[in-house]
Amino acid sequence: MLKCDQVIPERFRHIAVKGSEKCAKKCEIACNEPTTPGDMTERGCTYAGCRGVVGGPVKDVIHLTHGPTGCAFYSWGYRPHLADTDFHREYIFVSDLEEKDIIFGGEKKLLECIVEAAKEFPEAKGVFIYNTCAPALIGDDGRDVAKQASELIGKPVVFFPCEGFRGVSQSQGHHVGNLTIFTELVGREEPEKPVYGINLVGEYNIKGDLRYILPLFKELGVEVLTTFTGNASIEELKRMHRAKLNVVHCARSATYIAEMMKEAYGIPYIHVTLWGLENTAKALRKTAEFFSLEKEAERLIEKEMQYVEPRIEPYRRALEGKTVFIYQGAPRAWHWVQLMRELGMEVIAIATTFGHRDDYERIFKQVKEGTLIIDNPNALEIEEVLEELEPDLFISGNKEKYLAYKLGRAFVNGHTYDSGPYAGFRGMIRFAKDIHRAVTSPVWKLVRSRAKPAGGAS
Ligand code: CFM
Repeated sequence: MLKCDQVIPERFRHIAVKGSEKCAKKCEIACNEPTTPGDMTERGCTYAGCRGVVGGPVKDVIHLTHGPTGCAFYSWGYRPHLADTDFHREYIFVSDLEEKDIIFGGEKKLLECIVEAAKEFPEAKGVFIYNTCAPALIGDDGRDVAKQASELIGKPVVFFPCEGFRGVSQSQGHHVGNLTIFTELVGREEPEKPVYGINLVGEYNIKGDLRYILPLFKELGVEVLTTFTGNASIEELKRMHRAKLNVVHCARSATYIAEMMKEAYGIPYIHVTLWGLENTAKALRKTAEFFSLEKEAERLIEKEMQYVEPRIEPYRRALEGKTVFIYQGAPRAWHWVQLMRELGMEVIAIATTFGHRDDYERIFKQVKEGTLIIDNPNALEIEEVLEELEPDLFISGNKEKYLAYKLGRAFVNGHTYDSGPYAGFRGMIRFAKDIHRAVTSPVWKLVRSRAKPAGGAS
């Protein structure tokens, strides 16, 4: 148990060490549970997972938050899910619920907002409404408003029941996002010509990752019909039921829709990792196997490896033997254990904000004995791990960045990337470069010596 948790023993079940008595054969860790009151969790809410993660990247709709301005403000622009237009990230729409609306109801205001926004931005192909806690608590019927609004503006208006309190973390919002898009949009339109390709499911084009992913599938000879939801248009979502295979990248946030499509349309799905050399090669082989394109895949992998490997080698030599603490939302933690080994580094601590059992099973399988595994860590725990285990690199997100800086620990942003894109073979060069730059920077030693001068506080 970490020292900081003595006052909050409930945390014990959420921390494990591989190979310890508690974790001898399988990963015994509590996860996907409500956060203990008083524990300073870093989790997001259901609205965050639906608005920010799954719905938000759709590029040609008005994303309208039904709730107080604050909810909308905190969904604005923090996640670089890029597209070939800026519309979805440039503007922010909110019904701006105020005290009087809480008392008298917010439905009328919501309807007016949708109509006004649609009139102001005629280029938008539809409206996505995200519900928040306040209108859900007073009983606004947003679904009915969406129906009325759709008739008025003549475009799809999709209501997401993603009020923040619904789940224990943002993970529930992913589920709501998947289910809503599946029931309201998928299958509503047919592609112009027959499709012999895939959907990339759970790929959000963070900092332009698709730039390094799409050419790989193109060269392999596999058409990508729809990306769910990075750079996706509403039309593409409607047509995605015609793909032959769903290739799932983020297993946590999007296996739901792959499952629903398997059941409704008989489309099989595979899980892949598109970060790191070995993982990307494996992903291409798995996809190629389905389409009997094995030879093409081998040719492509060989060509890319020849380009990438010598460019990564100098970084690998410099990073050999360094240690890492990975803390990500969930899947990136297990996606990257192997990737770190490719760079000669070993994971000594690993944590997720909202991982489920399957995430922790994957983590447990991959990490070495003695690795510290933490579910839903709070800031004090993170600080203690950084101070006690002294990892050479902390790879985490914006919320932890300044803590790492203050403690003088090398840091790379794994959520929004330092430079990026990081995906695919060629993204790995940038990833390695950013990690190398962070780990070998002399600044951390200086920070550490200033933060802790011999014999007392500074
Ligand atoms: Fe999937 Fe994501 Fe992630 Fe995620 Fe996220 Fe993200 Fe993440 Mo930040 S969809 S679960 S809710 S891979 S925003 S692009 S980096 S926590 S590990």
